[in-house]
Amino acid sequence: MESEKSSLASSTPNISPSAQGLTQFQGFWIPSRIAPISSIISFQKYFQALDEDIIVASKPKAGTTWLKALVFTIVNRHSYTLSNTPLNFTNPHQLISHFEIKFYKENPNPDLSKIPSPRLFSTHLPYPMLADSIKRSNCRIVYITRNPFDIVVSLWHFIRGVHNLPDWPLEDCFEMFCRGEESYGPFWDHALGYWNMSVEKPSNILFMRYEELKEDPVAQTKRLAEFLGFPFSMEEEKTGVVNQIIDFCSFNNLKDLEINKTGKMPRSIIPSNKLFFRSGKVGDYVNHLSPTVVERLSNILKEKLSESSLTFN
Ligand code: PAP
Repeated sequence: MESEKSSLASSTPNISPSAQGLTQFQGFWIPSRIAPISSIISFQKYFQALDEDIIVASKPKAGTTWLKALVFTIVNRHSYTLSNTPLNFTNPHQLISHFEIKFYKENPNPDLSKIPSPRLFSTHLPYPMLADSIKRSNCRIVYITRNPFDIVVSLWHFIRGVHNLPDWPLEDCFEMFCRGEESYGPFWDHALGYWNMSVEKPSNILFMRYEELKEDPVAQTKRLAEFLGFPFSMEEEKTGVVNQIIDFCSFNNLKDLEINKTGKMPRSIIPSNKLFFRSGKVGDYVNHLSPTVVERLSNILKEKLSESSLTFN
């Protein structure tokens, strides 16, 4: 098996950040064809946060789609049953849209005041790039992260699918990730910004991990609901509501919905919603990355996070 895994020779040529459509802005690499710098500037200038707002934040491929499904279902569980929730016919990304990829891309100063409370938003932007009004408000941010090895592999599959690059070597993707030159990278600075704020303001920022959500979905879903201000009642716990929500938002259920098998989001460069659902496993990277390569990225992370209590296994 080892020989089938990438040895990731460092001599492999890389696609430059600009050829990938990445622009360095405020210390991070932004996929500016998808999230134009002008929309980020508008968001930073005009967005007015409300204390009731809920923001799903993540780096791509960390579990965003899953977290959006959970947040939407938890918050709206008294309005929709699982059989009539819009998630049955809408991809989670359309129900909780990104500031920089949707709202401020379509309109530099959109009127968001008519959205019913609590307004649900999302972003891939790092914490320092959020609008000041968010930082000053009492709104809630849920951040999800994931072990970077699974993120690299997931990202590689995704980019090959989106840009129709079946021959793009994993080596390129890995090297660019190690340099911090991937979408919304560097990974370590992205995670660190939210980690530090979650320690400083735990009632405003919840730091979640994909692996913990997989390992103990009941405890993590309850933790999420409580943080969001929509805790489960004793009655709900007794009648199995938590497990029903977990099952509904599971990889196997969401991926088999027609909208996620054959649907496509309007005006999106993502050719099919099915690209958001690949294997949904923890540790799939072992099938793609050799131990030597894993160790190399581990060492980079150890160094980058050496002054922090944040760790990744
Ligand atoms: P995005 O940032 O482009 O929205 P994101 O949703 O963060 O992507 O990550 C996609 C990953 O989450 C995929 O991982 P994989 O490539 O390792 O398989 C995808 O399969 C996984 N995923 C999507 N939905 C779920 C879910 N309901 N449960 C668990 N994993 C999921």
